[in-house]
Amino acid sequence: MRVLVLGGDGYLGWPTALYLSSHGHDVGIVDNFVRRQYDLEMGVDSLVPIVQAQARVRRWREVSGLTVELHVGDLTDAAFVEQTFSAFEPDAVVHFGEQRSAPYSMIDRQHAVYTQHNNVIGNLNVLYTIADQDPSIHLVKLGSMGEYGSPNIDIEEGFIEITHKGRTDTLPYPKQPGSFYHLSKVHDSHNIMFACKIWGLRSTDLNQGIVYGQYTEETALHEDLATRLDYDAVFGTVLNRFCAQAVADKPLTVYGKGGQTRGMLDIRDTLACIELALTNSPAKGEYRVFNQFTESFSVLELAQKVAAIHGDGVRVEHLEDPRVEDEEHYYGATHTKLLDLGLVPHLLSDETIERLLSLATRYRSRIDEKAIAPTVSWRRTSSKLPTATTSAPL
Ligand code: NAD
Ligand code: USQ
Repeated sequence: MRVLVLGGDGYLGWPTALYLSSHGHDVGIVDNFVRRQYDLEMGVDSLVPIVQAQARVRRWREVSGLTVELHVGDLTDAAFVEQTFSAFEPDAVVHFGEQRSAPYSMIDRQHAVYTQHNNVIGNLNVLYTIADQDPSIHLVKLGSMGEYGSPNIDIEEGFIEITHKGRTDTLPYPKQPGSFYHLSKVHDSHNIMFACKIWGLRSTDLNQGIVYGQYTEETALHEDLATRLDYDAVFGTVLNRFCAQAVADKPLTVYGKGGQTRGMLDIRDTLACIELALTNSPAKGEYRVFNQFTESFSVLELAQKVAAIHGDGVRVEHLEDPRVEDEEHYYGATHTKLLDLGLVPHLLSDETIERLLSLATRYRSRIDEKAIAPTVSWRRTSSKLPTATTSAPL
């Protein structure tokens, strides 16, 4: 298959590109490196050093003998998207190329506008280009479990059958996202569903949970192939952060009560899920949704696991929650479709946490303790957090 990986320089896009390349697909990467620019803007850096995209691609060719094409440009630039698609002629597109941090989207108006513009317009350009050039291209789009929020009933995979006043229909599952970033994913989902309906496109919307880990078979082949790992309060996700905090001898930053429960998955399962979605294509006009996670944990459970495994007197600290979210809630989310296609999950094990802890230990000197405490509040007033002084790359 010819697969174009949008956002192929990112945490998940890069290892996915290598995985698909090593599994016999012809892979192209698209990225404008804006993720590296956010680091400069926020004054933070990946815990694991990463080399430039061109050097990564060269190293992959040396190590594997395989070529990954690099296309540098911005998905919000429609002409660039059209030219890239017509040059590469993909059978499928895996779309990771969005601003993906909830806190970043909540810094201020400018960052909210930037996030929604970048994500929604980029995705619309992709939809139009597919419709105009080749509607048979399968769009595999990364969405988020956070699109659903935390309702007090079970979450289904995209759709729910509802009986109302004696009539029954299957309708999109209600969305209650918790940030302007998560809202951008909801807008994308609606746009994709509509495009499938009116233009006969085929798409898989992967409502992915929080990814942890950094090790994949391909990225481990050479240190120049490593993918990034974020531990800072804006881009770091919860388990990756807790491991870095434990190694830095800092208390683990549980926001509020810590009963926030989320679907999670190992980075290796992201790769496997993408390939399963690609090789089991939807029908023409079909918009399908897979809930892409393997287990769920509360934030407090994750902190307790990391503290128990790391030992050395690591403390769990309950900070006032900088987000507006349910700190205790019911969480029951269905996730059978990828299992039915053959996913064999890497469940969260002590070894996985130990591997993350030893990675953080190896790069301990790169941990900037000032990057750990949360700086972005969801509230417009009465925030005691420092005001952000950065500006989004509009
Ligand atoms: P990332 O920020 O590391 O990677 C995204 C990549 O897209 C970056 O390299 C960035 O430069 C690129 N990009 C962004 N906007 C672009 C544009 N306009 N044009 C071209 N390139 C652009 O993020 P990630 O963690 O790899 O996440 C990838 C996708 O998966 C995102 O859509 C995210 O919402 C989704 N996701 C991630 C997680 C997670 O835990 N990391 C969980 C669920 C869903
Ligand atoms: N949290 C803490 N302490 C921390 C960091 C986070 O308690 O130090 C809590 C947050 O308040 C939240 C939960 O942990 O309740 C998850 O936060 P997170 O930053 O790990 O993840 P989130 O903001 O939800 O976003 C991440 C990715 C995003 C993806 C999403 C999947 O950045 O791209 O869409 O996970 S999901 O959570 O299913 O929406």
